[in-house]
Amino acid sequence: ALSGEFRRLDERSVIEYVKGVPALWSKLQEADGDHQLTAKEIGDGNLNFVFIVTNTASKASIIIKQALPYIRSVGESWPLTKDRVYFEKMALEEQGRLAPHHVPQVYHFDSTMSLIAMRYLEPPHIILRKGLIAGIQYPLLARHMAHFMANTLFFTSLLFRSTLDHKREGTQFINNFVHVYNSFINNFVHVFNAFIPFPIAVAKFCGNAALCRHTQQVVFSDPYRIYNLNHWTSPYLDPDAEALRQDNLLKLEVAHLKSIFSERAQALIHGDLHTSSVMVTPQSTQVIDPEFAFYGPMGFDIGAFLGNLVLAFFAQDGLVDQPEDRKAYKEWILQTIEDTWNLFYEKFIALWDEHKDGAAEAYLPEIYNNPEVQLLAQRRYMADLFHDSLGFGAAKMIRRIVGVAHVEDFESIADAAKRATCERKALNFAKMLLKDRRKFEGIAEIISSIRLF
Ligand code: ADP
Ligand code: SR1
Ligand code: MG
Ligand code: MG
Repeated sequence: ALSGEFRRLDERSVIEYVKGVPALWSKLQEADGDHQLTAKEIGDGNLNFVFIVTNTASKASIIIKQALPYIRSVGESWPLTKDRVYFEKMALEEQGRLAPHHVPQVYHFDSTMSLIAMRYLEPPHIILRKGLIAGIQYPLLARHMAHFMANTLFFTSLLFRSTLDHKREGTQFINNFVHVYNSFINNFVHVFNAFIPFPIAVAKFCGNAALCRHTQQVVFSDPYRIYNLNHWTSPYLDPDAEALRQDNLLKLEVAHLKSIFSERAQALIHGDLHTSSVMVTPQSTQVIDPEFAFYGPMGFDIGAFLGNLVLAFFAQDGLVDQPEDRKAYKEWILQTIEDTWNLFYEKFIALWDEHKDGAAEAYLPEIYNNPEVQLLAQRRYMADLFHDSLGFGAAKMIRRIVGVAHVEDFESIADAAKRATCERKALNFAKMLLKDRRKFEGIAEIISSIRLF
């Protein structure tokens, strides 16, 4: 690699960079190609710069993602540590291990340059949010996202791990590790002592504090106070934004969610699982951009994903001239919300059942020792998770309507009055959900409620 100090890459220097890193260069070479590389900056997210580097001969491409020490969409006036890319790399690797079909492979990490290289998710992969705006159905989306969330959340929680594995990092001394060697010459069993690595645990992600603090501010604080970077579809939503700042009950619920977000290390969460962090084709679902990853509440991921689907639902009427045009599509979104939660529930419980007699220390088998108590424990856990997800989902919806960062679903509605009508419905639903979430017992009730707004 080209060593030295951090420098910002552009479409020219990123090519030189790639040529200097054998692991990347080899990904792009072909045996007798002319190795002509091109690069294009394609970042359309809020935070970072993303380059696609392509060998024009072989057409092979890779992605280079670089973090600068500030927020791209705001500029240098809002600094943010570029170390975030280190946590993105670790999360991609851990989530890739737990859900390999749904996470792009990491090829290279450079801490000095604050960059990662990863698999290029080739066309027809597009950002899910853009697919939702275009009215495209993804029949496998719910199943894939349920699988991703169940695996990444369950296996990094105390429902699977011992407390020590969950909290610390390092190596663990294992004796009497049995190794079965199989060759043409001989079969034998070898017993030996070994050091094996602990899984990536809470301690390792504590360093992502600046990104957690950022979320605390933009999701749980800014929408409820006067802040110069907040904006909304004015003047239409002026009274709605003011009403948020006067709603005492809402503020109490938000404070509770902020406390769970900040204090509960339940599992390794993605931390920014909205519909622009998912790339899709009808067959493939890939989760990208986990730079906000840390050990936090599972419901924050589930809520982010479901809440952004609800935003997409409420945007549909504004995206077409005749709302009838998206009637079937809106039904598909609602079905996807319902299926995602139900399939997640099913998969999560199946993992719990399968591993209940393992190393997990949350529900010890000698205490939760009969089917009745096991069932009660699972039901309680899932009910809490459901209500957390609803609360976080609602908070994530609100911040996208009155906070600093909005969503293309609404922003692409050119007519401001029409946009405000869609946003108000989403806002009113989210406010109700945040305050009344504990009254809902199942996802079907949520779907019925969305239809009323
Ligand atoms: P940010 O952190 O700034 O939001 P993202 O990781 O979301 O950055 O990437 C920004 C954009 O770059 C994505 O919306 C997508 O269009 C593109 N992109 C990112 N990673 C990949 C990838 N592995 N393959 C193809 N495109 C990608
Ligand atoms: C200025 S806030 C930018 C937002 O974009 C990221 O995707 C996160 O959601 C962050 O809050
Ligand atoms: Mg992004
Ligand atoms: Mg990001």
